Amino acid sequence: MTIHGSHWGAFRPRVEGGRLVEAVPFEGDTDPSPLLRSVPGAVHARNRVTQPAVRGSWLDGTGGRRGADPFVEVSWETALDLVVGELRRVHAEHGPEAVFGGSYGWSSAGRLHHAKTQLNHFLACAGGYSGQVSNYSYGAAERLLPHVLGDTAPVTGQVATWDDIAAHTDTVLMLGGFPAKNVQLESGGTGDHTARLGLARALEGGTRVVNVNPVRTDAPDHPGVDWVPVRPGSDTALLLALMRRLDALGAVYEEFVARCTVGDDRLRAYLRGAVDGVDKTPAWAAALTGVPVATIEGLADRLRTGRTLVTATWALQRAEHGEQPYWAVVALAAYLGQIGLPGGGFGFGYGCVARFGATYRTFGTPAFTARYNECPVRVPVARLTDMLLHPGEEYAFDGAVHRYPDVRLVYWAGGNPFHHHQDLNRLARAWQRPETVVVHEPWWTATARMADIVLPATTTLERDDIAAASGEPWLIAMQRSVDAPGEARNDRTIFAALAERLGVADAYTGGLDDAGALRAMYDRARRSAAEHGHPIPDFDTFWATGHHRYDLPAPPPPYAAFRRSPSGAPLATPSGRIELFSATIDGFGYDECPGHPTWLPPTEWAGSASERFPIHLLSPQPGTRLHSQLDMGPVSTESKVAGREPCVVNADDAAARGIADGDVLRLWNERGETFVGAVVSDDVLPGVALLATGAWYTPLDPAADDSPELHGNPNVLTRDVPASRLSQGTSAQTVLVEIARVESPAPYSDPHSLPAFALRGARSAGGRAR
Ligand SMILES: Nc1nc2c(c(=O)[nH]1)N[C@H]1C(S)=C(S)[C@@H](COP(=O)(O)OP(=O)(O)OC[C@H]3O[C@@H](n4cnc5c(=O)[nH]c(N)nc54)[C@H](O)[C@@H]3O)O[C@H]1N2
Ligand SMILES: Nc1nc2c(c(=O)[nH]1)N[C@H]1C(S)=C(S)[C@@H](COP(=O)(O)OP(=O)(O)OC[C@H]3O[C@@H](n4cnc5c(=O)[nH]c(N)nc54)[C@H](O)[C@@H]3O)O[C@H]1N2
Ligand SMILES: [Mo]
Repeated sequence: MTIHGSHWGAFRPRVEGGRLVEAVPFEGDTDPSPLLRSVPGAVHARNRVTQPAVRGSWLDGTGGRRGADPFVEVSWETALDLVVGELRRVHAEHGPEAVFGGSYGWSSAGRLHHAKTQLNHFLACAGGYSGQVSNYSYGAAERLLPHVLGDTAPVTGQVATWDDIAAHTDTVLMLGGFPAKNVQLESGGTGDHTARLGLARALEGGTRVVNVNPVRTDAPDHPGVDWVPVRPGSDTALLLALMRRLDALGAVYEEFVARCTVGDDRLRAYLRGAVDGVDKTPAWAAALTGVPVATIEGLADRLRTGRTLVTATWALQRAEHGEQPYWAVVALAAYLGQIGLPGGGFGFGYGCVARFGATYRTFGTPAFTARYNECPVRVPVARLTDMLLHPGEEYAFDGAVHRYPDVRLVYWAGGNPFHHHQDLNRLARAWQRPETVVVHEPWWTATARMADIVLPATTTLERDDIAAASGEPWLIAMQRSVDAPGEARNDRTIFAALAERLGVADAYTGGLDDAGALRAMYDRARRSAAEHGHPIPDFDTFWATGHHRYDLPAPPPPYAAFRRSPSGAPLATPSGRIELFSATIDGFGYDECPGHPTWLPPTEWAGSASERFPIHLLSPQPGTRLHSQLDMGPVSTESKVAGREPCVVNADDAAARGIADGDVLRLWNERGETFVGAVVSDDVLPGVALLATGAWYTPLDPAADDSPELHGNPNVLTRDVPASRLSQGTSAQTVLVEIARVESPAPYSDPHSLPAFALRGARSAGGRAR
């Protein structure tokens, strides 16, 4: 019986007549994801890319406009020659920096055919490229935490386990709650979804949860869960007031603070108002957060009683000044003094992806490693548009100054910037600047439509691979189950053909075909596993069984050794301790990220809401798909309202605007506008609306700048400014909009259609004058 893995879990492919008809949940999964129902429809979607295609006016050299011109289908020979010609030309005329191959994106769960990694490997073999650093998920935390704690472990999964929480924790203060929709997903997949049930077990055992969230429903529906509605972007004020309250009560665990942290004198002076004349009392925070004084005081009492874990979802730091709530969480946990105790302290990422709260390992994950990129340029992912608009200009990043490269050729495989980036109207303009854009895609996504050369890639069901998330206990074989449609090829096959033409075939393939490379990748993981005393079967046995689960010991509580002996097991910070004040960060002189946790009002939030733009728009992760992936599957399409992405609007806000369930709404601000379907609800705070990410960017007029978007993509509204210069992280959650009902018929266009073609099915195209 064949088996397959995916970001949304393991399954048994049921194939009839050469078609995948069902993705049957893997029998080892105790809580399989409903998203599996969308897999057959995606694999056999009518918008698969089936033949190489080139934008007509790029091919004939007349210019035209990306996203607006018809495509010409060409043969593989022609397409590969065109890509090689452009790579050679740009390298020769402008050097490796001019080739942008960052290619951020989740790609597939398969660790060998991971498109982004294979592209990075190919471009490194072919002479280098401008790459990317950091991520959209927890970019602010990734830069902040090493200064405060010495590394990123608490945001990458080395957090208290559900078992320890169930056994020890009285209260989990969850900033951002626990959205069960999110833990369906894991980058690299899983064999068993344990997070939702892990929290459910803790609740049954008496652990209590406080869901601090603008949204009620992103936490289990259980009597042990209290909802504390909070204005988006205001958590730092709440956390500072909780610390100030502990301070006023004499309830700060001073022994831990003195022994394990540095800089509290600076923080304490700020809390007490000695720095800015503002005492950070509960009354001060109540005015900012909307949380009543009595609730804040009650919370402080609750947190200091019994064992407390403070958590925050990644969404909180995907915001302007997103570093601050995370730093404040660490500081609050230090004041409570339970860092290093089982089920106490803090942890980030619960309710974000599947693996957090499970046991973890730091070895033995099959993964393909790209060759080192000799070109030193690495641009923070969220600065994509700035890079395209400002070649050669300087920008600050984590204490250093860098320069944007002058990009002439953009190469993307395994990511969807017209899904993931902020202020898409701005990106769409910047995207016209490079000379050439090459994209590999299985589907005609918004990004594929915005390319010059589109190469058809297989989906995972059409090739052999292995799914494995770093740290997570499962390895799952991904066994080829159906034929590729049309002329689609594996990304690795495409790059091998390009490498051959460029004379770097051996460097790229290592002399291995796909089957050999898969075996080599597995064998490396097997050696690592054996070295760590966790032997895994040989490749053939693994492939025949189809899965392997590491039997992992329970990890010690995070920071346990450090707590016992801060000098014996110091952190990798300059002081070796938790830095409540960081002289390093302070020394960077960024006013938007000072030396200790600080309340800094965001540019767009409830506190700056105007009559023009009164609603704070959050764009959470979609429960019905993974980002833009699976949007054409039934789970997502059945969730659409009036054919568009549903937007949750508070009942009072809806009443004030005459909005009813099922209405078509227009959402807009000075950056863009989009059309959505209304869902009226009491489960979100007044003044807040929710529009999940991932609806396919569908401009009404692709030939025009700032065209209205028809399918409900929130990124035409989001701001493309960094969280701070420290992290250069995205600030996608810091957005104000206005909402209105639209009289029908509202404009509509199918987001999952094929692009316009000037020529289909051609085996070769004519000459190219350019
Ligand atoms: N407003 C707003 N924006 C956000 C966020 C938010 O919260 N709010 N979240 C951000 C976050 S955290 C993230 S991680 C990003 C996610 O952004 P992305 O990771 O870019 O989103 P995906 O839709 O997963 O894009 C993956 C693409 O890879 C393609 N693909 C899959 N398998 C293969 C393959 O084998 N070969 C090739 N060539 N292609 C393949 C898919 O078809 C898809 O187009 O979005 C970010 N954007
Ligand atoms: N089904 C599904 N799951 C996914 C993904 C997907 O596309 N689909 N994407 C995956 C990826 S790439 C990532 S990075 C993770 C992201 O995980 P997150 O970024 O944590 O996910 P979100 O759903 O954006 O938000 C989590 C919660 O934070 C709350 N929140 C937002 N802003 C604030 C705030 O200012 N204050 C407070 N207190 N709460 C706030 C939201 O209401 C929500 O309940 O999700 C992963 N899981
Ligand atoms: Mo993410």
